[in-house]
Amino acid sequence: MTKWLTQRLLAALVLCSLAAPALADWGLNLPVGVTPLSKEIYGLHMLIFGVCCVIAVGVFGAMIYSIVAFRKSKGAVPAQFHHSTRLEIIWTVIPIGILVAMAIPAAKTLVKIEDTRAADLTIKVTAYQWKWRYDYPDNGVGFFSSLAADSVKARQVGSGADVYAVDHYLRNVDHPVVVPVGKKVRLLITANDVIHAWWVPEIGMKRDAIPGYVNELWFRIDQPGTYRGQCAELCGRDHGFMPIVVVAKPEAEYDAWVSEQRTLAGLPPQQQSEQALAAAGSK
Ligand SMILES: [Cu+2]
Repeated sequence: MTKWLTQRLLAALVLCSLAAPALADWGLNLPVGVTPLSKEIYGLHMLIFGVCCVIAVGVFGAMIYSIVAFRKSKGAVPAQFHHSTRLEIIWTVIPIGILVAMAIPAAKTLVKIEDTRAADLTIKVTAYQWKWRYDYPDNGVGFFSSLAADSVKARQVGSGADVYAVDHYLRNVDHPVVVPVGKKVRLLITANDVIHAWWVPEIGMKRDAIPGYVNELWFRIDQPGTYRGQCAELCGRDHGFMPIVVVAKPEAEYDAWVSEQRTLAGLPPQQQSEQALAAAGSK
């Protein structure tokens, strides 16, 4: 009987360990993300979470121990005192100390998030019901980014489409916003009609897009790839149908993309900036 139970337990353990990668896909936690800031935000979140766990174990441990060890049935007699200055000082000073200790790294990260100075590239983002517009003022490139055609078709009532067969159903667009890898990209975010919000979890950033108001955010993506997000402010009927797709490309590929977009828009090839010419000349 014991041998049978041991075998069962061992089998269960093996099966549980096999399921570990699946558990990782649950996505209960924040994504670590692909920018230095998103990684910092994740680290901060885990640090504060750790502090909360330690406090929870301490407080609930003391509570449970007191309830069990000093229960009435064991003959415990409650102490009769009403005021303890020393105790009040302790339970005020310790939490303040903990809060200040947590505020220091949080404030440091917050300052970095807000520091949009010295950006390599600025993109103006305008939200519409229900699509996004991206303008690159330095390159003369601008385009709308709407829900991909196959998703639009599949979402119609009575389309009979198998939505699981659609490529990134409701999470794909016709024109993704393209950015260079390793560069500080600043977004200037506004809206044309109602309040929307630009949010890409893996970039670790979310900002409201408000008509008549310009919000800023910045990111630097270090690995090429495609990162998806969505409008994060309830903005009307089709709020769920204005996804965001950011494609990060190595600089040469990004430059080629800009040239292609300029050609498509009927613009002449972009003049090299004086800085770029000087850099080329000094080589
Ligand atoms: Cu929206």
